[in-house]
Amino acid sequence: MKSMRDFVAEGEKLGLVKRIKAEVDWNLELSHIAKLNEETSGPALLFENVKGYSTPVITSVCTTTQRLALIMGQPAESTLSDLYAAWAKLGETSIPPKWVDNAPCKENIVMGKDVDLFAFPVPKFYPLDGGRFFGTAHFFITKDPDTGWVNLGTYRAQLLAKDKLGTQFIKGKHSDLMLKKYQAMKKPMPVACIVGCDPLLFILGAARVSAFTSEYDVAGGIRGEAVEVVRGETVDLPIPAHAEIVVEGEVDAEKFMDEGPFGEYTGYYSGVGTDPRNFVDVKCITYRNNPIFWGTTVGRAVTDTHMTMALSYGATLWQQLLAMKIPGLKGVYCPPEGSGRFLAIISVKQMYPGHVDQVLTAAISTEMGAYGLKTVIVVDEDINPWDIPRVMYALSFRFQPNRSQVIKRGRSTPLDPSLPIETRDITGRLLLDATIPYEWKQKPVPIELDPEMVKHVKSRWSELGL
Ligand SMILES: Cc1cc2nc3c(=O)[nH]c(=O)nc-3n(C[C@H](O)[C@H](O)[C@H](O)COP(=O)(O)O)c2cc1C
Ligand SMILES: [Mn+2]
Repeated sequence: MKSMRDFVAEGEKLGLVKRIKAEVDWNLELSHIAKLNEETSGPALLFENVKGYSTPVITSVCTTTQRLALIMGQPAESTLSDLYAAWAKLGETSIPPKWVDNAPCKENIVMGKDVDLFAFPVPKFYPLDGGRFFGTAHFFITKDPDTGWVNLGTYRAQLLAKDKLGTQFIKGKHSDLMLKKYQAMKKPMPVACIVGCDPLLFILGAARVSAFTSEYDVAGGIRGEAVEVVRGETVDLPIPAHAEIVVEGEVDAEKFMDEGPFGEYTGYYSGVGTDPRNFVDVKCITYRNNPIFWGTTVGRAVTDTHMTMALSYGATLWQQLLAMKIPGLKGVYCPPEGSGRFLAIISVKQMYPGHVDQVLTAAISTEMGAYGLKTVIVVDEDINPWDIPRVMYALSFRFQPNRSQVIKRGRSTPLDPSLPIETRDITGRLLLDATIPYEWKQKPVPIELDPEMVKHVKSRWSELGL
């Protein structure tokens, strides 16, 4: 799979993508159809007839585990945890992108005064949103001016004018770190914003891959082949050759426009009104013939964004925990209901006293966990972390508050609605040990059925009328 077109073709064959031929308005109607469809785990939707536009819009690409498996090239029946394991294994092989000559993303090139972002069917998602959002299922490409490290990061992009895109690079995100370096050099930061591509690249744009690692290299590893790239027209950045729409421009750290608010994946608005934020001054747009515009819904869980993050955050947490080479790790689950980022459940085969404490603190020290992970639950190896009724059992009968900890300080996301809007930099964390302590000499004696009696009773099952 190299492009969004490949996803549509393969998804259609499997009945995972549906075309909507009726006319649909970009203004709220399209997003509402997508959101309601996602609440019943419906198919990905390709809106072919968006009012006033000839360009189609695709939504709900990542909403189900089956479609995530298709994107990752994994078996259809994979669970999220299977996908984490596949990601952790394949993502360890780093395959850098490959420069190519044949780049469909250059079929149309628009420069300077001719640039018009309104030429695309950009949706407005919710009534209180500050406007239309060009970038939701997309990513920004930027380059570290010191090391040449190329980053892919998904940060929303509001349509502010025909050649202006709003940005929201939250403090400490990789593009924010890079922007500060360009600012010190008194230069604007060149960026490319990609809408419509191999869906794996978007998922990686939203993944918490460690600093100095290019998401391109991880994508290559997971795919088993290098991502094909081509140089930008006006920016010296590697662009996915098969991208549908590429917006090139620059961000000046000292210039601001009003941006937001936006209804977020937390189910709440990110702020109360607009905020001054940096923006992209767009210099050039390139796109394929008959491009496909891609958007993702946000709002209350569980929808497209939540599944995307449950995969990308959960998989990177698992990969980063494994990289710490802690023995006994069995599995992890980051529930989509928590958008894959606020709550993590980890199962471990305990091998020494203090093992569980090590896993609990390790989780919040990974790149993924250090940012906003609020609750970590560790369970014993006999409990699958995705088996929520069994996790509830462990929380009821093995969890002991005296063996758990509250950590008062850690990096928060400014989107966490459990904190007051004006003080969202720092969060507390809760580390819950829901295991039977390794060092106990006398462990609780589990109740087992008598195997002989089970056999006997089963042989009488129909006689008993059961
Ligand atoms: C749909 C969607 C929208 C997102 N919007 C933003 C955003 O506006 N700002 C932001 O900092 N992170 C946003 N994120 C989260 C980042 O993509 C995520 O933290 C990622 O790790 C950033 O890449 P980086 O680690 O290379 O900085 C969004 C994620 C998704 C799935
Ligand atoms: Mn990154």
